[in-house]
Amino acid sequence: MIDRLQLERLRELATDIRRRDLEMVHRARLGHIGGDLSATDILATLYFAVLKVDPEAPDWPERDRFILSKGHCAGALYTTLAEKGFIERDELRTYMQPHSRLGGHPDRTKMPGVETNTGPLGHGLPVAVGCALGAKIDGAAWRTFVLTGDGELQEGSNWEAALSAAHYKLDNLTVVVDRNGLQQGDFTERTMHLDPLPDKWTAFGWSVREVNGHDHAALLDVFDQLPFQWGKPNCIIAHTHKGQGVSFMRDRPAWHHRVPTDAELAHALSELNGHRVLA
Ligand SMILES: Cc1ncc(C[n+]2csc(CCOP(=O)(O)OP(=O)(O)O)c2C)c(N)n1
Ligand SMILES: [Mg+2]
Repeated sequence: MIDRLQLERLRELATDIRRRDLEMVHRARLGHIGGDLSATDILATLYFAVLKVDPEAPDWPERDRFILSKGHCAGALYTTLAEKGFIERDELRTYMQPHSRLGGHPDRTKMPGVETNTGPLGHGLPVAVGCALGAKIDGAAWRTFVLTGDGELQEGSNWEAALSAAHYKLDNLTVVVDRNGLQQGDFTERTMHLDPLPDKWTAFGWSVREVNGHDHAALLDVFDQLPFQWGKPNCIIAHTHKGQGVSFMRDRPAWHHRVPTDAELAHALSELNGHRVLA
């Protein structure tokens, strides 16, 4: 049964993450806010209800591994990791500054909690397959999760990795596809057809579920069902909206990497949260 208090907490966390991310991107004058906002509810649910990770011991060997394959959305990951306690919230102010640990893409050599460097699309899933296979060989209980973009699936490396995950029966591996229907400059279906996307993953030997990627209860429920089928890797197609939470950013291609003006930031923050002051 889903706990109402947990759901309320997730909603508050996701709102806080969105607000801090918007402020961070506005301050730096750089970032990918549209894709950050589509991934926020997935990240909040993973980090606060699913992943076994310990901010006090980021290298704990038994931790679950999470890889943000859509590395351009580092802003959403940094704000989530800060909320979780991997870094001080104040450090978010250094995003994109010279010598900051918080660069445009996640760097595992700098940032605690980052498992692998990403940014060039199409590499997170291949690395995740290696992690999951390693855990199987070791007989370890930890799981591997990877979040990909949908436009990112145009990279052929994903499909090679998908083949091998099924071949090695990696039921300890879960890919979440952030299915927001948009890529850098246009809609995915106008650029390169992905649909029927669930059928493609199924044909590659994966067990597939679809979910509303902004519904925390639905996300909790689907993560709770893992593994979906013994001996098969798991694919969750999360239907999302780029720019979710801010009306004038939602589903608009321009907000892939536009930066809000002062007035737009104020508007966005007021929309996101009338009821709560950040700590
Ligand atoms: C190999 C590679 N090609 C191009 C880019 C530039 N790029 C950054 S984000 C992006 C679009 C990604 O779209 P999608 O995967 O759907 O991400 P989201 O919509 O979640 O932002 C592109 C083409 C890149 N980072 N890597
Ligand atoms: Mg997309």
